[in-house]
Amino acid sequence: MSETTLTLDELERLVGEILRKAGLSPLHADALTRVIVAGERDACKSHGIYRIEGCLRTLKAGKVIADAQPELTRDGSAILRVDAKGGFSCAAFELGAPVLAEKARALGLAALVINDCTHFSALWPEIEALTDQGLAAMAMCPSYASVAPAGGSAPLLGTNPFAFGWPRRNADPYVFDFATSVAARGEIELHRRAGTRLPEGWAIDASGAPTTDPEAALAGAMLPFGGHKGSAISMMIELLAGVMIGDLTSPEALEALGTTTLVPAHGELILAFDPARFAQGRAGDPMARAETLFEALLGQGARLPSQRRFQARARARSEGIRLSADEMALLHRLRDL
Ligand code: NDP
Ligand code: PYC
Repeated sequence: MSETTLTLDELERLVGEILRKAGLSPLHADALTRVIVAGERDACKSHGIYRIEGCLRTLKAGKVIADAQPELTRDGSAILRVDAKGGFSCAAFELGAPVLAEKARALGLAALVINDCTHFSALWPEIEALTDQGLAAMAMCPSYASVAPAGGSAPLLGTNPFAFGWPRRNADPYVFDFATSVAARGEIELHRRAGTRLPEGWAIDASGAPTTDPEAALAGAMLPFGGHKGSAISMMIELLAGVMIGDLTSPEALEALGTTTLVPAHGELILAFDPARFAQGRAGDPMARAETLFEALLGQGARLPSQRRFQARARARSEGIRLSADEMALLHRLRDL
């Protein structure tokens, strides 16, 4: 099937046009465009242009506020809060991130709480915004109930992404970012569209039996990664980024939305750390010590997480982004709605 190659600027213009025509304010259209194009650029298909339709459906259903003005509040503590006011999370993060970085440098650590946001994006763009400032960072959020806990048989947890980043002086940062389900829900949806079976161990059907059928998986439940270990980490995310920040847990988010066909609203927690402030000169330079670990890992033939992404990014910058005929048709259809 024929492919089209777009430059990053061309894709950005097209995605921006679609989002603005759909009614998003420039603040949100621009912030969403940045993360969606970054997803395509870094070959993260489950959070690239494929997400646009879901965002537009959510907008049309009146479940996200197209021109919400996120509001930042500080109470003098290490905890900053952005109320997204029912808008998408991306602009709320962009408002809070510089203040979070400043606070983490001043205090050694700081937290950014985002409340009342609609959340569809990958977390690594947020992590990289902080590693670019020389900070280590973690981000996490619930989703909506679609994952059965280990030992359970029905959706309770979200796909609850968890991401971590460590800054490096002369190299791309160390960043991992994954769903705490075996795979992101977007991956199941991509299998459904492609008509391909799921790998074993990803999901159970509505009766609780293992399935490799994407339709049955979407009607049933996904499984946590790593059995009881992933299940416990996912529950931690419900507690820290749902209960603790005074926002919705995944079952509550599903109940509020009433469907898994739209993008869920809940909160997000982002933590930033200044490694030098923690180390206080003990045992040497933390940046140099981290490099020793990375070299040892690479020396065994293993790869760093995000290495594939950074390679895809370099390729996209020099060669552009290749989109299939179906993907181009989708973009044109959404633009001409
Ligand atoms: P993947 O399993 O594709 O990747 C997880 C991480 O592991 C990546 O950082 C990846 O780096 C790294 N990795 C993969 N293979 C290796 C390897 N062999 N050696 C070392 N590292 C490796 O991610 P998921 O499918 O679980 O999640 C995809 C995205 O979905 C995430 O960005 C997440 O934030 C997002 N998501 C968002 C949700 C939301 O509610 N907003 C919900 C759930 C997921 P690399 O990319 O370089 O391969
Ligand atoms: O891929 O699981 C997922 C997901 C849910 C919400 C946003 N992404």
